[in-house]
Amino acid sequence: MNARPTIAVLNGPNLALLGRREPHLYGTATLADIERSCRRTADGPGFDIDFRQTNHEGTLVDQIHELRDSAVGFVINAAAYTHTSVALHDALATVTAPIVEVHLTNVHAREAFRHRSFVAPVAKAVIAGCGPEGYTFAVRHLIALATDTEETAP
Ligand code: CA2
Repeated sequence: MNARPTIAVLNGPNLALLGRREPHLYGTATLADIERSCRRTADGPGFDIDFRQTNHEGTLVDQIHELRDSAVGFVINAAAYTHTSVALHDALATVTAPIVEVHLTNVHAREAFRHRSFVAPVAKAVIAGCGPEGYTFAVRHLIALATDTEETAP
């Protein structure tokens, strides 16, 4: 039996604290809740989710290398590394599958240092400010791109 196509969902530093700290900013859903929603969204259409979180920049780069030839799409919330990491940008630039950058909060309405993204120039789409739903929007979009069943052109 063929393996189901996989969408990688990568999460950067401190996102493991979701739902446990700063709920006024990041809400009450935990990262495990978000993982479950992504799996629920992907399961019906026949996709697998490879869901990961790391606090380490090099590990994030390693995960991209590991998944770049197998994943049919990437959802990435690189958290603070979004705004700082040339290494992350360079790793994502080697990926041919579509990438959707996700942020729980509207980074453009926050501090100026959050307005710059090293991910956005290599992303197909950017979703910010939709909370946890942003992840499921991203998964849905990647499934649409992979199955070509919807009008996905910008
Ligand atoms: O809005 C987002 O999703 C961010 O990627 C979250 C990052 C922040 O650095 C980005 O500018 C925007 C921070 C993630 C930290 O997550 C926490 C969750 C709960 C409590 C404390 C931190």
